[in-house]
Amino acid sequence: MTVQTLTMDDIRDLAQQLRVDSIRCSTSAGSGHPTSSMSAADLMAVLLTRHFRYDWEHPDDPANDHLIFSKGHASPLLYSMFKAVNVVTDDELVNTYRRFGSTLEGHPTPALPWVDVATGSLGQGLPDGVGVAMAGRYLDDLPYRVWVLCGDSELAEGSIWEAFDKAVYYHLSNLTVIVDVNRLGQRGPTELGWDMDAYVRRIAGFGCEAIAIDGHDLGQIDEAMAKASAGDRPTVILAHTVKGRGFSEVEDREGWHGRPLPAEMAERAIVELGGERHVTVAGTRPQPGKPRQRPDSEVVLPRYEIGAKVATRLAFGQALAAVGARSRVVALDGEVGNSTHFEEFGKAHPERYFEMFISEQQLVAAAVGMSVRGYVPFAGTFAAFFTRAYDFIRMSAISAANIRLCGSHAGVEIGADGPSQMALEDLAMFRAVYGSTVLYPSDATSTASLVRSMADRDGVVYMRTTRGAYPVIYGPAEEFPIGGAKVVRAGKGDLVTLIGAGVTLHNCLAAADELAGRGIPARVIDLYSVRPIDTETLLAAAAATDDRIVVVEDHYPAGGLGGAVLEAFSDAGHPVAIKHLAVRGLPGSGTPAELMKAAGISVGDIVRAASQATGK
Ligand SMILES: Cc1ncc(C[n+]2csc(CCOP(=O)(O)OP(=O)(O)O)c2C)c(N)n1
Repeated sequence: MTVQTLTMDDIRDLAQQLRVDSIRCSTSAGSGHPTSSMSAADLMAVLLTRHFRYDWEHPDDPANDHLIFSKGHASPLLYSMFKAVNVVTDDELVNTYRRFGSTLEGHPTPALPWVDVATGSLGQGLPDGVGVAMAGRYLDDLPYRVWVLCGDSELAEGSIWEAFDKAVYYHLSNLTVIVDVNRLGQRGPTELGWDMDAYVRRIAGFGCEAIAIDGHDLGQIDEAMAKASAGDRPTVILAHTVKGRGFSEVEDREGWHGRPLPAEMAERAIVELGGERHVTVAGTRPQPGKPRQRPDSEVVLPRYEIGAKVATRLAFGQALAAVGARSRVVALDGEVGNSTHFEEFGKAHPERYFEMFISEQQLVAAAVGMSVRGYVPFAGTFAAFFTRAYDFIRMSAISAANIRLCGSHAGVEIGADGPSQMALEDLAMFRAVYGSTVLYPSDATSTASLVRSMADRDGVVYMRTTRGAYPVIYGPAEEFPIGGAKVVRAGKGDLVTLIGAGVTLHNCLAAADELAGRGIPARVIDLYSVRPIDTETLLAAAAATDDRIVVVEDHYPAGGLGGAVLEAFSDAGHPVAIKHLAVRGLPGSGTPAELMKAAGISVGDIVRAASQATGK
């Protein structure tokens, strides 16, 4: 049956169906979160039938609203909604939920066309939704709404408050957050329980419209959602609910989080809920609309004179501004745009430049949200501070988001600011992300070229830039394919290979000069593409220099350039024992030269290691 004109009784019936189906699929799977689904069923039934504007046949319609389950563990409820709008069959729901190979995974991912972002790591769906809402308001210029369902225990995540804050700063009246205040988290009661006044005070304090309602009163839900749609601020509907609502044996009981009902209990629950139903609803279509189109112009990259001293962070900013000629490129700054040089983009394209202030989780999440809408986001902060958003970066890979991140101030090279500002783990962190690309250019020309390539690269794409200014090595015609490496110096009689990237490439070049003077010719490789890595060039160098290889990096030893090189050799079936110069102690303050010397990655250290390797 397709119900077109729905009464409140019809909607109540639908809510019961969502509960029953949440129980059926999780009991059948033997795992899942039925009680977390049941508390929010009335909220979602009203949303689906009366407020959510979506063309279920055309999930790519840019005019569609967006629904994000920030409490992704309530996937039984979400998938039961998909059954109710007839895009998932009852058989799929009940017999494939959480099974191997099914797109109805334990927590939602964009393997399903109606899901924008992967959730399940709490505190991420809302920040992602802020990004989508920013895209709607500032880029697409479309009136779609973003609806986000959060759990109350989830509100303990700091990232949720970063999201409320930025939602208000960016006047996201197109964002509605629905908080399922069911008093319980995973192991027991939440911090605030059902203290609705405390929630209202806190959220209103951030500047959102906070509306407390009975989350099982369909009329109150309907009214609050209508008010949210008409409001001029982000709205947070605080819905007082009961976990497990509808089945008296589990309602408001501890110990039922994340537990499917055993089969005989499920039977009793389904009877209490009025039995199985197979109602389908049409929902509301969006008003037709097209995103705002901006003209593209030709990208003209900056050119640099060989030998001129230019910091790669500056070249990054200048190149990003140039790549901004493509109108879908957007940039987001973590309040360090003058250091990372993201502000170069801001000056050239202020309408596509977003200041996210010092909220690195929201910085990355906003990029993910903009990627949902097909934009080409670049987000930047000091490389060290991306560690703070690592879970967001990890999840963005599961979301199949296309985001470009640039981290400046890599390694001990930054000097006097000391270790709190030094990225010494970032290469390891980004290399470990599923499907990532990791770039680490050494000069301005290669940086500019790679920034252009980043815009066309899918997945999580990371560039590491250096604080200090070093000589330009390459002419403007040189090409830097991702996955390549440059043999910067090579000769027939090379005895040893020196591999560096960023500042250490310059140290390797200086060391090669010194070694040449000592009769030790050295091959030098610029490993600007750390992942994917140019195994062929590495193997050729190993063959030419009899497996004598020195890898030098301004990074801790684990997971950086050395790790990448060793893995490449090992994967190629040619394991090699490298000399690995990396930062092994805890650095302090000093000049870059002092700190590189102390870390054992200076020119002298490379000369010594190469001499030892060659026995000369
Ligand atoms: C970042 C993160 N930490 C911990 C968890 C484990 N976890 C899953 S659900 C949950 C409780 C969530 O409670 P609430 O947000 O109130 O949702 P409810 O199920 O009660 O509706 C926890 C701690 C997680 N998924 N993500």
